[in-house]
Amino acid sequence: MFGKTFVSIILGGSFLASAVFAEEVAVSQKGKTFSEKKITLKVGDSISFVNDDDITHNVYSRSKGHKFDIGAQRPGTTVSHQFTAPGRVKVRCAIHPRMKLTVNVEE
Ligand SMILES: [Cu+2]
Repeated sequence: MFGKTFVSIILGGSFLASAVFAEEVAVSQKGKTFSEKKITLKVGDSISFVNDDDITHNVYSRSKGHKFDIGAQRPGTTVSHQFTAPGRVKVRCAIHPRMKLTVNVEE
């Protein structure tokens, strides 16, 4: 009984959040690859980078106007990054150069 009530509160809450706030898209890192190669977002949207590997990753971008570095990300953790300006963002992993994700941020 308690379990069902708890789940419905969570579902109701996330529905409300998605109607009010920008979107948050989950991207998994597994087998030293991103679960997506290309993603299109709107300004203000976020990606939550999930480390589904048993090794450390380090997501970053050096694209002009979009530089960020989430630092060493341990296995099983999730780190969110918001995209606040339009443009094309090349996302990489500092530890595994073959990991590539392109984010197109639209206005
Ligand atoms: Cu990596």
